[in-house]
Amino acid sequence: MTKSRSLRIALSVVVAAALAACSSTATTAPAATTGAAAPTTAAATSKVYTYKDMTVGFIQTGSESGWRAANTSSFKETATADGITLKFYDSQNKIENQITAFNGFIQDPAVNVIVLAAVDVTGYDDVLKAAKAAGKVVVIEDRRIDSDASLYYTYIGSDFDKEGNEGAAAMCTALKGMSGANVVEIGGDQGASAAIDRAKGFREGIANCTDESIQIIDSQNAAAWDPTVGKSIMEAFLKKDAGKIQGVFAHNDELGVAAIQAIDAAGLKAGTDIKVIAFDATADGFKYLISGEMFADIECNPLLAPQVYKAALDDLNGVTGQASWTPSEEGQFFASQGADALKAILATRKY
Ligand code: GYE
Repeated sequence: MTKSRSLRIALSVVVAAALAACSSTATTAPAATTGAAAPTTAAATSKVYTYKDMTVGFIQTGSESGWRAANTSSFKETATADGITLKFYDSQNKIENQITAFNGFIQDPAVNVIVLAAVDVTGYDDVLKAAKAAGKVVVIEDRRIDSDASLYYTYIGSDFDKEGNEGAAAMCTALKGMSGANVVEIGGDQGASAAIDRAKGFREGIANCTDESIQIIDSQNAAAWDPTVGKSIMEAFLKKDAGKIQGVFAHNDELGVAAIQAIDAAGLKAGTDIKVIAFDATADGFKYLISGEMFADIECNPLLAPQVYKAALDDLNGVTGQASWTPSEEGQFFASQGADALKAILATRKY
């Protein structure tokens, strides 16, 4: 920890206490009352931080999917390449573990940046306030949270509502011309904004199908995105809604593949009898696009570390005006592109 950084933190604690005493709505720090105002930003201290000055406490959700593995690799590999000290914490998909890790990193004097991949959309206000009072840089990656944007520097992650819209457009195409088509939904963890927003966007989108009328006749969330649970959910749907299902809306590739396995086990043909739409576009998803068993896979970019680390460095260097959210760039892939074309694309991808 550099001396000027410790000074910034010490001063921010004093300022935070002063703000708490003045008013919860105070928007500017009170003028320093003793001696010359101490510098409170890197610019004022004339120190320019580099990646080698960064010790990042990274609170990851867990290891629940191929997407998650690629996201973790992005942060570990980029930290090594940039000379960043990374302290990695696997939350095992439990928010209580994330709160514990957050408090640990707040109290760790070596950590100057905290990055959160949130298990849930709510529950972080208190630790974010404590991190701010302790002068830690905080960047949210992957999933949005409901905390006020003033409590962190920025959020870098996908527009899951848009992804849901794209999944619905793909389902409209998959069920072309059908009226009264039935879709079942296998959702991700119900507390995760990725699941909440994909569900919202998909419902908005199927309402806008031009030639089809599609309804969701059954929906269930797989806790912690567990594909074993996802397969049981699909097996139950196939029994309960036998012969009535034309489409599956699965919130990620692992749940889409689980649905395909259940469909096949029931003696039906995924891609012919039932059309499956999934999200992430990982190598596993591509495998089922290439076989034709998955109709479409909506990409979700896990390779976010370079953008996140750059944002954190900007905050350390007192850069202001950062957008509160930087949506990821991503595409979509279809079985109809053909096995050869999909294999060629897959060969160029990192995950
Ligand atoms: O779709 C899923 C992972 O937050 C975008 O979380 C991420 C989602 C992703 O468990 O595979």
